[in-house]
Amino acid sequence: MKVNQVELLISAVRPDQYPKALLPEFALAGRSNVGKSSFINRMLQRKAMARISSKPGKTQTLNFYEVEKKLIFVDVPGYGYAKISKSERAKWGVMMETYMTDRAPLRAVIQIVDMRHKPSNDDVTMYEFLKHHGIRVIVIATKADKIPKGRWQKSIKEIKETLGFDPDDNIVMFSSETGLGKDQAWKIIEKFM
Ligand SMILES: Nc1nc2c(ncn2[C@@H]2O[C@H](COP(=O)(O)OP(=O)(O)O)[C@@H](O)[C@H]2O)c(=O)[nH]1
Ligand SMILES: [Mg+2]
Repeated sequence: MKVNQVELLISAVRPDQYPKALLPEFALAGRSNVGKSSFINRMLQRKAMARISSKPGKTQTLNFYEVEKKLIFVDVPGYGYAKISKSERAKWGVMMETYMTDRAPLRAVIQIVDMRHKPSNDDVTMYEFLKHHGIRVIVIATKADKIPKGRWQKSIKEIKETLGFDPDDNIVMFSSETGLGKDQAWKIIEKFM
């Protein structure tokens, strides 16, 4: 998709704040600092549309970015950030679960994992949660630029094995740094719109 127009519709925490104009939505998921906002920026070819925080755990809202008046990317706060309080973590859980399980326009969750490492327990829990709720998942294995090309296939295999990957889902090797995987990711997203 050629992207000319992007607009941050709203930063929401509750369903009554979600956008009323219904377009196909694609929500991000992944641990804090894995590269969710960078993924959005690369897909939109914008430097800083979605905020890339130097401080992990900062985005505590669901940010709805409308693209070409055709679809919406929803940037979300990441998981696995140690330095948040128990009550904040609980609030995060309710906000995410409410959105993910009860949002009709949600077409797929784009789960971002780090290609350099085996998926964490939190990554596995998130994937299983999404599958349990029958939510379509697009796995993006990002930061490919940070490991040698010779390790790419091995890394993808390890990610699939660790997640218990459903062969009906899609997985894309990606780099927000180089743009690797961008066209493939767009193709999948457009198919699900
Ligand atoms: N080399 C490289 N760095 C990345 C990539 N994606 C994200 N980063 C860096 O990882 C850090 C966290 O990225 P961010 O998008 O804010 O993560 P978020 O918390 O998941 O939204 C930033 O310093 C990014 O520049 C990538 O594909 N390659
Ligand atoms: Mg972010």
